Amino acid sequence: MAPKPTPKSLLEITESHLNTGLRGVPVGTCRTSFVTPEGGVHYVGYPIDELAELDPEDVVFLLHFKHLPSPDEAATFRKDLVSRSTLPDCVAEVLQSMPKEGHPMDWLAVGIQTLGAAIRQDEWREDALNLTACMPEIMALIFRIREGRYEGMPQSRPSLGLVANFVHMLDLPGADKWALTKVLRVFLVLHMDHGGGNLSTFTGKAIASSHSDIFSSMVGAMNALFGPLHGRANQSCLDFVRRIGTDDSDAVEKFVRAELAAKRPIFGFGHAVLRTEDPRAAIQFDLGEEICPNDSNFKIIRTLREVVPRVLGEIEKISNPNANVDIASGTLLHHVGLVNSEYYTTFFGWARTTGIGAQIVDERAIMRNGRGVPLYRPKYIAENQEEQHIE
Ligand code: NMX
Ligand code: MLT
Repeated sequence: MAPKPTPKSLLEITESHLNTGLRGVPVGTCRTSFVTPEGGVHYVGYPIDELAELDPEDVVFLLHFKHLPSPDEAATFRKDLVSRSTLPDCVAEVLQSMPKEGHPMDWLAVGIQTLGAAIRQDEWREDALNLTACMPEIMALIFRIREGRYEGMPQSRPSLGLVANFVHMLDLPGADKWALTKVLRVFLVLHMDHGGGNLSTFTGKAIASSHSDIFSSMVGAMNALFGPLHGRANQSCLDFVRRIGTDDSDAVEKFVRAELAAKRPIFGFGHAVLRTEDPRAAIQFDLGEEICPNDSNFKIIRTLREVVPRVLGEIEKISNPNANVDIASGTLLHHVGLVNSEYYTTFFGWARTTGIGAQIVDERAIMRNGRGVPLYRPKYIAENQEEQHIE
């Protein structure tokens, strides 16, 4: 028998890797996307800026089936999503009993868990696609019930497409539906996936490794996304922009330095992997220049984009002083009528349900010749624990 080839060494693990949040430690492979420090995220090899204007449905297809759909595949896939989009009544009933003081991300987690309780098939791909198809209505319900506008919510029309159906059910008073749809379509595509190791995706895959199910795993993932260092940075960033209140460079710089002195993060800047400005930030800045160049929040983030990298660049420990995906998304959502920043992370969550869902399907049903990645169980080393016994 030929000797087994020696596996390629990827990283020498030293004590310096402990308690670093697994930063840079290779733990697996990812079939949906990868992130390079200089080039940002690529979905199945395509740089994100080439995908930003595509229909979200086609990008969902790409992440699941690993190629862009032909026109026939695209049409069949849209029909398939429509056939999966009937939301059981219990989701609206449970959401109606939720405390309104709770954060919309609490509601998103409960909505997804309730959907799972009602329709879970324990078939990874089926459950993932059913969740994707039901997300627009869950999102619309969260808004309308919390805002006291549940009565009169228009009937779901899934044939409109994921985003247009949400905009139709939301029926936001006074909103420019064309602009709202445009911003949300780009938002959704940009936020669908970001490699295998981002916290929410990793959390979802870890839960799924116990042979839990898509819905329960996704709820864990959404709760990971809820933190302000991860998905909730988009809410915190717009709140921060409103506190700044001026686009004057000197005043902005003073504000940023005061935040740093108070040991508060500068939201919308920095990243665990990226080492240049996030291409998703650049895409959203370009969109802002097109649709809202004179918006007061947009003028502030334009100034932040100039000032902050210089200020953070003075701090040696910061690996990346540049803008990340969360710098501009809140400003754009606000401009198109979604003025309550508390909801912004639910859009991040909506988008990520696709990437996380596709990655879970890959890990559970495709990898290791379909046997799936084993139960997650990394090693921790004892700290301050001499063996002892009860006298
Ligand atoms: N503002 C203030 N301090 C920062 C920032 C920032 N934007 N970025 C990094 N640091 C600090 C960080 O807290 C750490 O401090 P300490 O050693 O005292 O713990 C130090 O600089 C080194 O951190 P890095 O190695 O540069 O970054 P890390 O990988 O640990 O963290 C983030 C990445 C994204 C958590 C961090 O850059 C951050 O807190 N940014 C602001 C929050 C934000 O915008 N998050 C969104 C990220 C994208 N997403 O959507 O998930
Ligand atoms: C992102 O979209 O930037 C993330 O989910 C954070 C990460 O990749 O660590």
